[in-house]
Amino acid sequence: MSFFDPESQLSQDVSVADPAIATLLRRELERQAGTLEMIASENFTGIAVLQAVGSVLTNKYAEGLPHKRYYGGCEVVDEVEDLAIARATQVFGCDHVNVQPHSGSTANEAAYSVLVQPGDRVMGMSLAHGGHLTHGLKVNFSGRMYEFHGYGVSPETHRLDMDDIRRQAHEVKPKLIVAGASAYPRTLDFPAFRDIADEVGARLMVDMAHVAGLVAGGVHPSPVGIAHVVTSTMHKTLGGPRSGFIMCDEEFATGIDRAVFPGLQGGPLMHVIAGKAIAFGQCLTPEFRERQQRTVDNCAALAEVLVANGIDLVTGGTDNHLVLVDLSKTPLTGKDGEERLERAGITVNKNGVPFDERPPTVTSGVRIGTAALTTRGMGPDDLREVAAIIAEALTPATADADLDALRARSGALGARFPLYPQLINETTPV
Ligand code: DSN
Repeated sequence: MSFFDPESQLSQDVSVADPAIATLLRRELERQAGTLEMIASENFTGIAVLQAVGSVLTNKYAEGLPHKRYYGGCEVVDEVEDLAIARATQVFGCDHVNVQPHSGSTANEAAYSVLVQPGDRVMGMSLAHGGHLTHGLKVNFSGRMYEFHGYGVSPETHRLDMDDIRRQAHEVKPKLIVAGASAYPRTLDFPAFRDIADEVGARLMVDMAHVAGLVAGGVHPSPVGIAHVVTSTMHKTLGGPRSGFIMCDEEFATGIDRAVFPGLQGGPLMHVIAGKAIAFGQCLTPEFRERQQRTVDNCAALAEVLVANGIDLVTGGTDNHLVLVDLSKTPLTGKDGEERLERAGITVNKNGVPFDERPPTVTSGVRIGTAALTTRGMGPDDLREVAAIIAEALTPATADADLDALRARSGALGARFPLYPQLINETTPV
């Protein structure tokens, strides 16, 4: 018998083959559709990307680069990767792109291995001030392998002060400066970072993961052509499948390709690369650009109403897709804020604020982003309503029963913007 006979387990729908997982898939779909997703690093990818990521390309080994593989049968996936490369090059105008990194962390690891040697000095934004764990956190591979010196925001403005960073760079004399952030609500000045790098003889790497969609949509300045190497994830504002990619000047192209494979990874995830090709293709449309502009407009509307309701924001507002709420002058912690908002039907993450005195498991802040709700179709008026709900939820006097009422309000708003209706209405869960 063939193991693909209709009755065999390999032919069964997931609801029959594995009801436990099927139920969890369905529950997660309903959770995403039934709450307001505002984690600043999350988004909803399109149906076509979901289909690619769930496709037969998952079966294929393709170690190597297109047309130079270590396996046979790669003629189809070669075309898939060629399309991903061509479209990424068109979107960002880069010299060279490697679309194989499984994640943003792997992309950063590969980039460091080309730009610096173990033990070299590197400057990166400290996690406590809005950076990322792969930008030198002591317990991360980056902090263990390289001598990272963290730069932070000004104690007065909570913004990056390029003069301070310049002074620190002259003192530290790093081989590499890393620009990029996970919880910084303001525009990053890439040309100023490059000037500083040039002054001290360092290279510049930009990790643009958070703002990649804004860059592709023309609503945040691009680091491409300014930084020597640019790394990114696909799945934040860019809205593609969970994964990473690296762009670089021609001089680093071979080094980056070799660092990814065989340096760090074996076989690329060709199903995910197909998803990347689709997502890059979608970046080229007017619809995508409009969505990125609206993500930023929505965040400005959110910030305005939060501030008007007495909520403190780090730097007082935002230029991009996220705000960082500072609860340190209230009796609430970041953890309280995350829990209250969850009860009100809004998913966010607790996040340290600059100079936070609380540990990372508690924090004094909440990071809130607008990319996912924008993808659902919301506009500035909807985000004003969301901001009013958030402000009430983060008012210490608001009681649990009031949070339940807020959940009904956020649920009613979400119901006007159905998420994946074609999946919700199917009996199969994904
Ligand atoms: N963990 C991601 C974020 O939430 O920003 C960054 O990789």
